Amino acid sequence: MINYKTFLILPIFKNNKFSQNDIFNQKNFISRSSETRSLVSALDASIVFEKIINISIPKSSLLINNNVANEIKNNFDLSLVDLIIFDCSLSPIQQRNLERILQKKIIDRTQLIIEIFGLRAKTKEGKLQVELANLNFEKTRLVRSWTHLERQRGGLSKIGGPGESQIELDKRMINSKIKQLKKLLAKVTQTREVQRKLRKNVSSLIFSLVGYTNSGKSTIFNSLTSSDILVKDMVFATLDTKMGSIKMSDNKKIIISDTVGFISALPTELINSFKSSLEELFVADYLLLVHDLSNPNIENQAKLVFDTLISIGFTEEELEKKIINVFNKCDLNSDLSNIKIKYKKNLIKTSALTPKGIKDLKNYIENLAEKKLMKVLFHIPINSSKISSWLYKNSHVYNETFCDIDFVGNKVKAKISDDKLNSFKSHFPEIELYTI
Ligand SMILES: Nc1nc2c(ncn2[C@@H]2O[C@H](COP(=O)(O)OP(=O)(O)OP(=O)(O)O)[C@@H](O)[C@H]2O)c(=O)[nH]1
Ligand SMILES: [Mg+2]
Repeated sequence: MINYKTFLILPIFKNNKFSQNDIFNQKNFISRSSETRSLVSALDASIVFEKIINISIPKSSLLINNNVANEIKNNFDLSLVDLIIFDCSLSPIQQRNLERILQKKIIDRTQLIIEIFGLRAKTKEGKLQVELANLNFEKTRLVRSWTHLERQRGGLSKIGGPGESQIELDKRMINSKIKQLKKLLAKVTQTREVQRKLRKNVSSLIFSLVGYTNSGKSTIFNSLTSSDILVKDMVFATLDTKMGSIKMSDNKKIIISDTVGFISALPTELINSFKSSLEELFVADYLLLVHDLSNPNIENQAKLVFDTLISIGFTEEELEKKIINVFNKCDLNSDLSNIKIKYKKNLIKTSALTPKGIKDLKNYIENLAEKKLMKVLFHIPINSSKISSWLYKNSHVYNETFCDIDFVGNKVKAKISDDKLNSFKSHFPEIELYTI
């Protein structure tokens, strides 16, 4: 793989009015800059130069002042780098003008993240989603981004973007490609929809791991399900949703899913394109929201995750009911007392690296599952094999006896979720049942 040499520019917006997002102001500088460095290394690129630029009023044509741009040009040997990364959003005009002055390819934070996603996507759906995000991004800019199309044409050497007629041609090409991709994606999504329905038809509860990137979701997933998906001290190690199951002490199965991590200023193009994999979260009975307790920026990260969940369609009430806060990496820091986050009362502290941490988490999950399932006694008349088989399929039957004294038929005891019980009642309204 090519190891790009980069120049990382970290703008700090002095005035909150112009700050593109809270993470770009002075207060969050330390955690934001270390996060951006890990984004660059996730692209397999090295940082040759780094510069902080304070911005009081961003210039609409260039973002930074001319003298700052000239200072960059004169004080750094730009021949040593392949590209310059601006860790903020750049408008197409700003990007083009900066490229003209500095005579280097420039990408912004959105393009950086799309590039990483492009490298990480493994499944067909993941690849289609990244491609779609990329094309949507290019379309809104009407300037070639650094990705796919341009690289096909000769890559980093080309700067400043193409001419207007080329843009028109590209626009048409992009639109037809987007249409094609959406069709393909719809097919994949349909298959996923069927699989999801099948999953909902089994008696298992579904727990979905969500959270900021690098918080430890996949480590938890692997330990709970004895899987070996990629775990790395790197942002966006996971891109594709994975499902697995945990066997509980009474042999009951629980389904668990792991998905892409969130990050500050995640481009909307990406959130929209990844909606179909994130939709997995809507079928979850619980959302295990994994936090990195050792990260000083934990409150902002948590807020970002809540906001993203709301932006993809969850309501506050749903989140309040479903979120379980998993404070991970407590081997590095175990003090929760000063941390202010939403729905903090549902919480567990853990360290996914220790067997005890995982065992405690598993017990916690088992207890939740236990609480979520009601014990119900069903009176099933003889010759009602259809009803029995429905129960075996949709609930956890733990006792069945034949009875002919007070009632002729089978007495079936089962653990069943609210949803399933309601569905049973509407399918078989004549059947007597008692919660026990
Ligand atoms: N010290 C410590 N490190 C942990 C713990 N859990 C996970 N890690 C480390 O944190 C890093 C990230 O772990 P992952 O499981 O890949 O995190 P993730 O949330 O899946 O990350 P993405 O897929 O990138 O969103 C890895 O280096 C893990 O070894 C923990 O409890 N304690
Ligand atoms: Mg992961």
